[in-house]
Amino acid sequence: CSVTCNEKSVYYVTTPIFYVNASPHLGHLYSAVIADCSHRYKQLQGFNSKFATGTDEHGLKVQQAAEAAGKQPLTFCTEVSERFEHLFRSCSISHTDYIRTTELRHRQAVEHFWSVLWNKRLIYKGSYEGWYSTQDESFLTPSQVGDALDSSGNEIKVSLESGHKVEWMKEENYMFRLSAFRSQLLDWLRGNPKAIQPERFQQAVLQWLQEDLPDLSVSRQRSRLQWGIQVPGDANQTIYVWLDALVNYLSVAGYPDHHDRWWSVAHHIIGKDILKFHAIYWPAFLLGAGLRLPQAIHVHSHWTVRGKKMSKSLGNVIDPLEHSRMFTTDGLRYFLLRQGVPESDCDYTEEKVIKLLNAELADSLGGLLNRCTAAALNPAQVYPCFCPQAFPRDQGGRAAAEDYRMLEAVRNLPFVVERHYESMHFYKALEAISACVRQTNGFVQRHAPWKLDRTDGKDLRWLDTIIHVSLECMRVYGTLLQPVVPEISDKLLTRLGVRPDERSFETLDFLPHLWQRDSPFEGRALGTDTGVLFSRLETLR
Ligand code: ME8
Repeated sequence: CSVTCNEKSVYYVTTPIFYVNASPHLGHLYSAVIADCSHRYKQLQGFNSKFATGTDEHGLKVQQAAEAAGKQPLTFCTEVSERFEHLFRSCSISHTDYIRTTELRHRQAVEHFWSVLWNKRLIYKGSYEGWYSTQDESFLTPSQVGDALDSSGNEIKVSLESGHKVEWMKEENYMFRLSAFRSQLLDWLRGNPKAIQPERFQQAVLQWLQEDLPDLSVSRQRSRLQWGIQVPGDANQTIYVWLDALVNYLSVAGYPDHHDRWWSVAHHIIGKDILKFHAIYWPAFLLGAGLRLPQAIHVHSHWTVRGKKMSKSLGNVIDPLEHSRMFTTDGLRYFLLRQGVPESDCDYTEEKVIKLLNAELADSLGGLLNRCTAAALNPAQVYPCFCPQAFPRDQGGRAAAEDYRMLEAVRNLPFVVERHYESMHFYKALEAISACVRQTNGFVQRHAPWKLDRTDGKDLRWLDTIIHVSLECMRVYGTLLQPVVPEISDKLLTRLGVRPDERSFETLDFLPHLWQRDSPFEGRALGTDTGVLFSRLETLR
């Protein structure tokens, strides 16, 4: 899924741009961590990767939030946008672009995009009558609306999908000929079975497309909505916030002038709540404007807290900054990617975080590093030699059948991990790494190198071989873990004496020959920082 351009393959990944009506929460960070991991992974593969995130600042919802805060909209937006940026910087999100929809470059891109659709007669002046949810900034058909009671017991209408209140709206505005794109959208999805991943979300979109696809209102009367981009040539209308927001992906790519290079390799990461906008409206707009469709839309599910949706009214919103301080940035990143399953919702509890991080990062990975770098076993603190006579069972060596199974698993690990990183199934990649770490711990445990006699030549060669094998395994784990836990991996690889230019995924190409010929690392001095890889977290009382 890449094109070669200026010798290097290029990749472009985006997160949704987040509404500034409220502070960032764990779900926002989750989308950013997924995108960050995929960006870092592509870079380690040698790609020239672009990674965009940012904030969605227009619309009624933001206008009302600014009013409630008693602030000028732009001042309000800047404050909240900076909070998102600060969160991302604090959590090692390595975006290359940060876009705000209030920027001039974005407004110009939206105006151009609108004009293209207008000139192709895909936008016409009409009138809209129907349900609208301000919270979701979404138009709904009668079948998507149900009855509910508000907090004061009044009967209200709500969106069946989000539960948010809807209101009846009747307005003159501009309409986009969405209905004209139904068969093209179906062709696109049928011809590209991996356009939307995981598969169940592609199926959901195909299902929606079986139903009626009415034209879409793409503007609001200025009297209702001032905070937005004006419709070119009509001072009484403001562009619908979703059309405005979706174009951000093009603005970052350089639209309208030089967007092809990045746009042809675009991958969107989104939550399941905004699938309709990305998988129906956005492709239809793009087809209308004569632009390519994104390479893939990767959808993830939601985090709940003790089985409940995070919401301000329940007071259970997880502040990601606070939790990254409690569990460390890498700890939180690891948890989100190890436990988060794209196909289904996952529950977040502090107990689970502590248990997982203590078991896998502190005890298993950290314990293994301590064991194989311990001064008692490796007084010279160098990568010892692998002794080909000491290992093979068939030549009188001491290896056991399980050792061969472990070597096989570690040799295959880069392929397994790359496959899962590629499909954004990070939990499967981490599960595979974690299983190998356990096997390597088992290997060390089985052969108990601390019981060997350093004064005996044969014992010493075998001891060095055990340490060599364990260090090579750790090098593999450290290299593969870099996209997920950049700081921990850096600590680990630095401790092993692996230089920054020796950390790309290419360095693992050596693996098929591992333990069959000399490793380039033999004799390499280990790093001198013997600090703890990941400190155990205290369990909650
Ligand atoms: O929808 N679990 O912005 P938004 C996991 N501005 N992820 C979650 C989540 C949860 N509980 N809650 C939210 C918007 N997210 C628009 C997007 S894009 C052109 C415009 C994540 O601030 C998830 O990625 O409501 C979801 O899609 C996004 O935050 C919604 O963020």
